[in-house]
Amino acid sequence: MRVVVAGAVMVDGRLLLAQRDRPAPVAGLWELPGGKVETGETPVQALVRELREELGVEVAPGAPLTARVPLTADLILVALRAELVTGTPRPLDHRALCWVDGDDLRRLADAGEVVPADTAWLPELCDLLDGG
Ligand code: 9L3
Ligand code: MG
Repeated sequence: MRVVVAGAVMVDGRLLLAQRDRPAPVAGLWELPGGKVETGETPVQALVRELREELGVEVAPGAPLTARVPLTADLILVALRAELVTGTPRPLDHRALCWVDGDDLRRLADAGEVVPADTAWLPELCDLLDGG
């Protein structure tokens, strides 16, 4: 079983979303940035590497989100909260970045603009953004 790890970066009550550039079925949709855990890496190490590669920032991973999402028979998607330590996120591997509050996130999801797998985290992300 391989793991994909994504990061929930929140600053001042807003969550960072990244707009995928590929593959075609999800290009243009918004996700929590991240990627596959490589052999010999922990999910925490992988998230630090992925957000460095994708956003040009250093993060400190924290608590996991509750939902774990099966992507395929041998791939599972998890998310960790991540504190921004240094740098300003830039879309080095995505089309664009945006910062959303709970209402923005619900609107994007209702419009079908969130990567389907990531919608599993909507309830807990909206709780956190709404002040939970
Ligand atoms: N994926 C889904 N939601 C996410 C992330 C970071 C990744 N928030 C899926 C898309 C790909 C796989 O996981 O099928 C690997 O991700 P990437 O390396 O293409 O970012
Ligand atoms: Mg990625």
